[in-house]
Amino acid sequence: MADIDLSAMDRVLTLELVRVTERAAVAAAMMRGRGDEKAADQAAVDAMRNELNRLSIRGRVVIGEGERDEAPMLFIGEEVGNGDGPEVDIALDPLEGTTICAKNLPNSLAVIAITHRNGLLNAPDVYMDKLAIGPGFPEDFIELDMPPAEIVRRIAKEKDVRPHELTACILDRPRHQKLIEAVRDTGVAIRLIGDGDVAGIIHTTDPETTGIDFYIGSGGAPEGVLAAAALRCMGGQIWGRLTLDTDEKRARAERMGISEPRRIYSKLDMASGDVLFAATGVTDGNLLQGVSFRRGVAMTHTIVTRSHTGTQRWVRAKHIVEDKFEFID
Ligand code: VTB
Ligand code: MG
Ligand code: MG
Repeated sequence: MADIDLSAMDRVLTLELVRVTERAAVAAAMMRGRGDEKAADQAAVDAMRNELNRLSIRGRVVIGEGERDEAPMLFIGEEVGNGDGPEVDIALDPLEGTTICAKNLPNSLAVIAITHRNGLLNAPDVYMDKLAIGPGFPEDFIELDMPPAEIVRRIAKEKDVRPHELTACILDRPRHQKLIEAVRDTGVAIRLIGDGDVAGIIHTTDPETTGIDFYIGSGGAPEGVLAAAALRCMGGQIWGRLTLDTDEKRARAERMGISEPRRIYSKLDMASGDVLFAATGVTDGNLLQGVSFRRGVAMTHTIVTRSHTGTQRWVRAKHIVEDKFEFID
């Protein structure tokens, strides 16, 4: 009986999450292309927090906007929800890709993931080496520490394609220079992205649509946990290792409960339990369209999904702006 109640509650919560990312996305989209990352981020944070506090949960932010002293809202450890409902842990990024949004470039998202208490890796805000691929491959057939040429060889073999028919997504950063050269040497095409590796990793779940076969390189660890939560629901594999290259970072990680600094985390290590995940497009993207505004109406495009069933719902919503977004001119 308890089981039935629990799953029913989760199902309702899944759809409730859509409102949370929709609100954040609309708020951020109003600041799209204005060159002001901070204002876009702040608008998304405020909107997400407001909506989150209306959910019937006793939520705790595990992956959030930062430590309490640097992030007054949605800080790590903040309690959210209306205090009436299941105890859940939350990973969120109200605006993943603030620079993308400020420049109005593709693939900025409002994202959230929810699972049971202690179901998320308490990742410090450091870099994480990541390797990710979508569904349909044998478990652990590639490894984080394999040379890129070997990773490519195995993916090409499994897909029965030649390397030049594959595309890797990599963050465009000087720290990736060697990695980029090594991947290019295999013949694989690289899609270099300016920001937004949560989207980059989600894109591996549907290479036919996005053109991305795998993701490799180092990005934010909090984004790694969000991406792992997404792949729990959408299928695929991700491996991540925190970059704890100074005593200060190792001490910080230890305070957050991380005792093995060089551990490679799988997606289950990063996000366990019945994970609920939602993402709304802010700017237009490869899988999700961005918010569009016209004549008092805001259109949003959201994916909401749940690991227990793997159901993906693509929700296109037409918001009658005057009624709901009273802060819009
Ligand atoms: C990535 C990306 C983010 O940070 O995690 C990246 O997903 C890593 O940090 O959108 P650097 O910018 O220092 O490389 C973002 O680009 C910004 O949070
Ligand atoms: Mg953020
Ligand atoms: Mg981010």
